[in-house]
Amino acid sequence: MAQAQCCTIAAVTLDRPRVMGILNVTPDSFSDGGKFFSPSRALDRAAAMIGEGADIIDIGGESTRPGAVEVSESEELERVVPVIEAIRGRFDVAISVDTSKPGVMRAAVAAGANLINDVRALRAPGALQAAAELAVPVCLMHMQGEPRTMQQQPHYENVVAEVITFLRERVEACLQAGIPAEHIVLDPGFGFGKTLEHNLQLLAALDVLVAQGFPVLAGLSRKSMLGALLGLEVEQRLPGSLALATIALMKGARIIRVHDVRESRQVADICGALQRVNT
Ligand code: 8Y7
Repeated sequence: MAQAQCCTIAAVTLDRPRVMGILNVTPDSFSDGGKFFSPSRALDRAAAMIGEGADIIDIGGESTRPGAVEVSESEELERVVPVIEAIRGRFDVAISVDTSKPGVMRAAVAAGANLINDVRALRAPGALQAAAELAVPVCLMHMQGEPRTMQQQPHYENVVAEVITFLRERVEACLQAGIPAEHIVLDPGFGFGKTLEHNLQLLAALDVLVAQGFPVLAGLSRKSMLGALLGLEVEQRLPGSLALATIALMKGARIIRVHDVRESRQVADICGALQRVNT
């Protein structure tokens, strides 16, 4: 696969590690308990994350945690659009919309979103075409199965090879649909239809994904692999999350998707400084 141009998301260049702060606007988000559901509270949370050094704010109105049920398009639109408008009205931070629905992609970009973060990698009907028309960067994530059932029995012969093959196929589909290579970001989808062993294998081989030539995003923050590894509840997973983020960045990831922006910013800046002396 050809080396892609370095992607930029609004004014955010991916020449150094970037921090994507998670803003869930769902009533059931597992690690913030839906605390940020009202647009004004969501705006406060976004402002806090920007103050802590977030480069990108990722806004999601569909819970994709294991076991979550699907939400309707109108519900998702009601959740995310007012929040994107409010943030865009106040800040010039890059905004990412976490959605798989073409209608939500269109409304979100019209409201000011700069990146489509799709855990289904644009597989929903009409999603490829919507993303191509909107002409914003897209993050293609690997997931085995669907959120409701994906953790029941994840199975792979070779998780690293299968994730890379899937992402390469989605890259091809994007290119065919007219999405330029420099608009593509790849993500192995930690925790999405994966056991602890699968997640560890993907993290250990993250450099192989990076070598495909596209910027890589890693979402490891507070995930259940830390619960499985360390036996810790969600509130106790910050040190482990920072360790996983450090490993991902040292293996070449460009964006870390996190709940704890202040602490993750330090990790990103340290890894960025080290990369500068190495190159
Ligand atoms: C990821 C994600 C979630 C991830 C990307 C959680 C929406 C579950 N995880 N998007 N979304 N990558 N690109 O624990 O790993 O935050 S939701």
